[in-house]
Amino acid sequence: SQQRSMLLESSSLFPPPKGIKLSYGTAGFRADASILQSTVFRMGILAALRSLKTEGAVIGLMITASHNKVSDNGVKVADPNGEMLTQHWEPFADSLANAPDPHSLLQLIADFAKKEEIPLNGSKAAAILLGRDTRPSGEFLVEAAKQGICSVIGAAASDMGVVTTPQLHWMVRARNKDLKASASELDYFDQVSTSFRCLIDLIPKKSHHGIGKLIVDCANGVGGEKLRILKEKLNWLDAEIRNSGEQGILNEQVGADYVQKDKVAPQGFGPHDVGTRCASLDGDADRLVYFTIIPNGNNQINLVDGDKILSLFALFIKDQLSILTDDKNEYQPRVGVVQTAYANGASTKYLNQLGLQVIFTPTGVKYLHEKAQEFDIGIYFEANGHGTILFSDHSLCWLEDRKSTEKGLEKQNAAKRLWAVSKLINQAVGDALSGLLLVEAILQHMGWSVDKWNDLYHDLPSRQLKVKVADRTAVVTTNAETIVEKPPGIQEAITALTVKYPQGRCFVRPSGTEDVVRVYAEANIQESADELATCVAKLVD
Ligand code: NG1
Ligand code: ZN
Repeated sequence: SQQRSMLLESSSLFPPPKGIKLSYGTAGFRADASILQSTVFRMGILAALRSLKTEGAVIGLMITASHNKVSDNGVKVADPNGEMLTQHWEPFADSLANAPDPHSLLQLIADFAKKEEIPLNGSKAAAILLGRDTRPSGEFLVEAAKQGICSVIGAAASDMGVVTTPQLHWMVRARNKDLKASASELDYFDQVSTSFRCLIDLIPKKSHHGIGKLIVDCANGVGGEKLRILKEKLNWLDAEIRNSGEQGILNEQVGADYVQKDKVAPQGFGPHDVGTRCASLDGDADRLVYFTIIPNGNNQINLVDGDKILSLFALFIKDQLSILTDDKNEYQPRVGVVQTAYANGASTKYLNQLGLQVIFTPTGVKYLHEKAQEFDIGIYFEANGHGTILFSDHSLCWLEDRKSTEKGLEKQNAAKRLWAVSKLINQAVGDALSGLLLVEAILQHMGWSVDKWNDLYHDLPSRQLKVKVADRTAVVTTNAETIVEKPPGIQEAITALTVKYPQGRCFVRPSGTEDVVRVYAEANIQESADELATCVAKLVD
């Protein structure tokens, strides 16, 4: 058939790299950009099939390697609601990427299309939105994706150019869920800036005093140029943009991953910034952390991580809800908080004290996102700064109703604030830019300095190590990765070491993105956390 010959012909132009096994992993495919052309081409095909399978819904294809080095790249797929590709298709993504030749590729596609009942006769249309970060390799990889998409009859690609990962997910969601067929980056900027201004306008007069300027490290990535656009739309935002990529190298000693893992100030920051509120985005602007520089501290910082952003959001939402629902007989939205084992123990304790339900999932946003969807308002964050707030359709209807019918001004404003939060925060995926604006709005609302925020609770000292092992899959965990099941004996040894330290907690897990086993330990003092991590690292080595 025509479809067959098109696929055979185009895939012969994109031979896969020899001797390399690729895996979809926690965040799509990632590798050195030079070997990714065939993978991206094939993910173009997969995205087209996914659109056909979902009745022609718009599917996203993002080309990025996030916080990894500039010579790497990667590709991931966004489903109709803007969230990560359904896990149920990941094995197909793996086999597509690893098919050795055009004929086996074609066979895989034919078998899968049959099993999933995907019409491959050109009778249906498919639509894919493409985006890429600022990596130079993104240009030729986008071309490969287009060729993949175009080799499926009926499929069409729209190239959104250089965008942040969350912007692409947002546009996909807006086009499908909000039925804005032409949703673009401009709509994103409009919605985000309008809802931010709404939150600022709703600040009670008495707490209206300045909280000083913010400096943002943009990881030399795409976030810089986008934040500049937002800043122009928001004359209220007193932000200085640094590391926006004109000079430095993407993610090199800059960005949220570097700042959070190494707990040091990024390049371009120094003693002159002591006393100023600072934030860091990662290379594709889906992670956000804050920090301040310690005086005479050799570039050391006070880190305000994802757990603390989560705590600030949870506190604000809880406050607004308690204004709105003082009558206990009324409907009360169920609020839930989702963390991973990497969340600092002090944050979990704080959230519990707020009376919130805290749930743990394995590492990887797809797991947290899925869990958060079970609540009326679900808030999730990884310690590294990736997270968001999800509002159920039901809670949105309720808010919409309350903000227009509520008689009391206080309650009406609380409903309006929560409504604005739902519009500002990216419902598809963690978003550093919209997250940053929400943090800024809340700090302003509370009249809080970054230090006041950081004092919500004090992090327990912790240490993260990675151990290179021959086979990381030998380590099998359970219970949201907190318990080792295999190899036998390891968990008993970890427990025996951990109980020696006051407030000790420790776990190991195989990384989903690197060929290592990660060790995490925390305790009441830094020396103990370090010692515990080191001892446990020896156990898995
Ligand atoms: P792995 O390599 O599986 O630990 C890392 C991060 C995750 C997540 C993914 C995807 C840590 C400890 N792990 O996963 O939280 O962000 O990358 O980028 O930060
Ligand atoms: Zn990222």
